Amino acid sequence: MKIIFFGDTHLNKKNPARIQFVETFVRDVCTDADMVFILGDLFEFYHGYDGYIYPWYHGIVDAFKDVTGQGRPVYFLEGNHEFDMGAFFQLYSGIRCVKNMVIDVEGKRTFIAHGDEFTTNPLLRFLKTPFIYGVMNLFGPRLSWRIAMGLSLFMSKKKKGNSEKVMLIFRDYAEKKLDEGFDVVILAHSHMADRVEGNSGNGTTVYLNTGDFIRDRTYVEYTSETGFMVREYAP
Ligand SMILES: [Mn+2]
Repeated sequence: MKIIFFGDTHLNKKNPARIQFVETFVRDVCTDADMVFILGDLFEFYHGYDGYIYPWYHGIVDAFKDVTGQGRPVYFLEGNHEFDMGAFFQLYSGIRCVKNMVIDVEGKRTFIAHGDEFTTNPLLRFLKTPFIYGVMNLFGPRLSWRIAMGLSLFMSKKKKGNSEKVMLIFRDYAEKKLDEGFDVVILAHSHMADRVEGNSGNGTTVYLNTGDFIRDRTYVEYTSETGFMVREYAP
């Protein structure tokens, strides 16, 4: 069994090479996976519209469509840059969009989420409401895109390098989740790959962060033989 987890690629209209890189990864690494989890912030901005996929995202969405077309489940854990992927996106791509997920991975109770729940600021919380989604629907895809790009200037200003402090905040949050009875916790959002093993009454626990796929090419892979590991994509 092979499961792939990755995220935080922040694909943007302005950077086709980046979109191409992720598309290559999907075709290269995800097409023989039993399951694929996109851990959020795949897109710099996305709000789903009926009958519409942003043209610059067609290549990457079609790559996933080929994976789901083979009967391989792909799940999308919405990040703080995704504002309701919508029914059409799911129907078109075959990807299932969820807030967070609990799955059983060969006996390991696994919690998966983007990981912004405990850090998200009040403004972002306000942006992720049905009211704002209604406004986005009213504006249509192109105007919403332009507004979002204007907003993302300050939404993403915290894109600095690695921070020990942030890494520890994520580890703390993961530990709380593990204490709730999970064996494995997988998060993203920090842009720092991480792997911490621990122990619970039931045996070994592990927390992983998929890290920054663009900067560091990191992702998480599960196989029956190796368990959960952080990998580096080397095309
Ligand atoms: Mn994020």
